[in-house]
Amino acid sequence: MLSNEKLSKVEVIKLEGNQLRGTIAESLNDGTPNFEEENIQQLKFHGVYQQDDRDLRKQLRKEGKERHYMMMIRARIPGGILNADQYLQFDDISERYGNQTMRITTRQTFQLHGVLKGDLKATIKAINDALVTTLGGCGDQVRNTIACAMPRREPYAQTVREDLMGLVDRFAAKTHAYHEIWLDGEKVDLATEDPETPKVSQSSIASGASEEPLYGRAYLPRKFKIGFTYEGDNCADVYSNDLGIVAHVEDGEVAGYTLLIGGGMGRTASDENTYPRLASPFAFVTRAQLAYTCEAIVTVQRDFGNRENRKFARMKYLIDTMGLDWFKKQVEERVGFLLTPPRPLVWQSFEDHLGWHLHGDSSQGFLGLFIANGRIKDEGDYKLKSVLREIVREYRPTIHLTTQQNLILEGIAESDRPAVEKRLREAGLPLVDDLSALRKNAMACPAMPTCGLAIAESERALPTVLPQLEGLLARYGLADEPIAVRMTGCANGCARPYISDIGFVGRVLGKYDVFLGASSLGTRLNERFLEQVPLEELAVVLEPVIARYASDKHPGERLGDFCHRVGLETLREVVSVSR
Ligand code: SRM
Ligand code: SF4
Repeated sequence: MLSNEKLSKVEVIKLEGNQLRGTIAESLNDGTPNFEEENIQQLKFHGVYQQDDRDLRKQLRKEGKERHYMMMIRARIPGGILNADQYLQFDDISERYGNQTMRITTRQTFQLHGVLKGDLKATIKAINDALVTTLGGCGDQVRNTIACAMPRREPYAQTVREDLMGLVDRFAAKTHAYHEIWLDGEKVDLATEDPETPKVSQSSIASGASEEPLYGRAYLPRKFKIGFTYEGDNCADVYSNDLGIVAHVEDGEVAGYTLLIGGGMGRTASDENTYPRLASPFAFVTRAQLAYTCEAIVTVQRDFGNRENRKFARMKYLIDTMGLDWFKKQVEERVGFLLTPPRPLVWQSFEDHLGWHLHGDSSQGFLGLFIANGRIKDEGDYKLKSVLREIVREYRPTIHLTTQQNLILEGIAESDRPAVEKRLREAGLPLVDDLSALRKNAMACPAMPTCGLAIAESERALPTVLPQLEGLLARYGLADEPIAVRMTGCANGCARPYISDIGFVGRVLGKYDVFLGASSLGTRLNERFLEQVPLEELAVVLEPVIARYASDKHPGERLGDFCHRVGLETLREVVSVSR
C-alpha cells in the first residue's frame, strides 16, 4: 500500500471522498455557478464533467468576468440500447436543460452538453426517471460497456446480452451516494423489464450498500473500458478496450469468449513514454468462467495499477511493465484454475451497421443512420433532431447507438421503410446510399468549445476537410474506397484516430499530426506520418500518397494496409518531393 505522500492528488481525493460523496450535495445549494476541484473529481464518477464555453473565454476574461461554466453529462447505456420512451426523454431533457443537442459518443452512449449547475440535479433526476443512469459514465471505474451494435434477434445474441448485463451489474459502483445526492435517497429499481421492448434488459445499478465490495475506498487507479463483440465483426474496435470480449458462436450457441486485455488509445503528445496500445489476446473462457475471470482481471489492475502517476495508470502500462505472463499468473491465482489459451481470431468486417437490413425472413428490419460526428441537432434546414423525435414517437423503434457515433432504428416494418426514409431525406439527413464511402466512415471527437483538454478543433474542423478529401479521391478514381478518417483535438484519442486509415490528431491550434498505416480491421495501429500540418493543407499533403495508392494498390487493398506495405518512410519521400 502506498503512503498518502506518494499517491496522486486524485487518489487522495477519492480516499477522502466518502465513497463519492465529497461535498457535492452542499455545493449544489451554494449559489455558485461551478464546483471546486475535489467535487469536480468526484462528479466524474456520477457521469458529470465540469466544462466552460471556450468560445467565450477570451471575451469574458477581457471583461473581467469569470468563465461560463456548464456541465457535460454522460449517461451509461450498456450496449447502446434504448427504448422509444427513453430516447424521447433524452430529447426532452436536452431541450429543457442542455444546449438542445444530443451527442452520440464513440462508446455508444449520450452526452448532454451545456447543463448549468443549477439544473444539474433536475437533469440527472429526469435521466433516472427514464430508467437510465449516469453513474459509471465517467470516473475511475468500469465505464459504459460497449458491444457490436447490430441488432440480432437470434437466441445467441440474447445470451451475449445477458452475459454483458451480468458484468454491468457486477462492476456497477454500489455506493448509495448517487441516490442520496441526485434522487433524494430514493433507490430506483432498474431491474424491471420494459414490457414494450422486453429485450432491453435493464440492470440494477446500486444495491444501496454503504461501501464498495469490489472497488473499496479508492476505486480503480484509472478508467476501465470493456467491449463485447462477435468473432468476425470488429465494428466496435474491441482491441482499444482494457478488456475486449469476443463471443464465439457455434451451432447457434455461445461456445465461450476470447478475452483480449490491455488496450487503450490515450497518449500525451509531449511524453514519448505514453502510447496507444491494442489489447493482447489473453485467454479463452466458457460462459460460466466469464464473470469471475473478468473480475480477477479488474482486481489485478485495482491492486497493482499505478496510483502515483495518472499518466501511467491504465492497465496497458501495468501489463507492459510486469509482462503478460505475470498478469496471467495473478489472474490464475485469483480464479483458481489455469487459463485456456485464447482462440485465434479472424475478422471479416469493421464497418458500422448502416443502411436497411431485414431480420431474416421477417417483415421487420433495422435502418442504420449515419449521424455526422454523432451530433443530433436541428440547424437551419437540417432538422435531424425533430425528424427523429417524430419517427420515434410514431413508429416506436428500439434505438441502438453505435460505437461509430451512429444510430440504428430497429423494429421498423418493411412497409414503413419508404415513408421513414422519405421523412429523413426531407429533413436534410442523407441516407447511407447518398453518402460517399469516405464520409460514412468519418468520425471526430467534440473538442472545442466544450472539451477542456482540446488544443485544436475537431468536430467543427472535420467537415471542412472531408469535401477536399472527397474531391481528391474522386480525381484519382477512388471515390468508392471505404477510407476511414478520424480526427481528434488532442492526443487522447477519443475518436480512436490511431485505428483508422487516416488519423488527424490536433497538435497545436490549427495544426495536426497525420497518422497512417493502421489495419482497417482494428488489429494494427497506425504510425505518425507527418507533424503539425495546418488544417487547410491536410488534403493537399496527402495528394501524393493518394496518387501512389491509386496507381500501386493491390485489388481490394485498403489505404491503411497499402501505407503499411509500402512503408511510411517511402511515402514521406514522395510527399517531400512534391512539397
Ligand atoms: Fe475521451 C477525456 C470525450 C471516448 C480517451 N474524453 C475526455 C473528456 C471527458 C475530456 C476531459 O477529461 O475533460 C472529453 C469530453 C469532451 C466533450 O466536450 O464532450 C472526452 N471521449 C470523449 C467522447 C465523447 C468522444 C466522442 O467523440 O464520442 C467519447 C465518450 C465515450 C463514452 O461514452 O464513454 C470518448 N476517450 C474515448 C475513447 C474511445 C473509446 O473508449 O473507445 C478514448 C480512447 C480509448 C482509451 O480510453 O484509451 C478516450 N478521453 C480519453 C482520454 C485518454 C485516456 C488515457 O488513457 O490516456 C482522456 C483524458 C483522460 O482521461 O485523462 C479523455
Ligand atoms: Fe477532448 Fe482530446 Fe478527447 Fe478530443 S481527443 S474530446 S480534444 S480529450
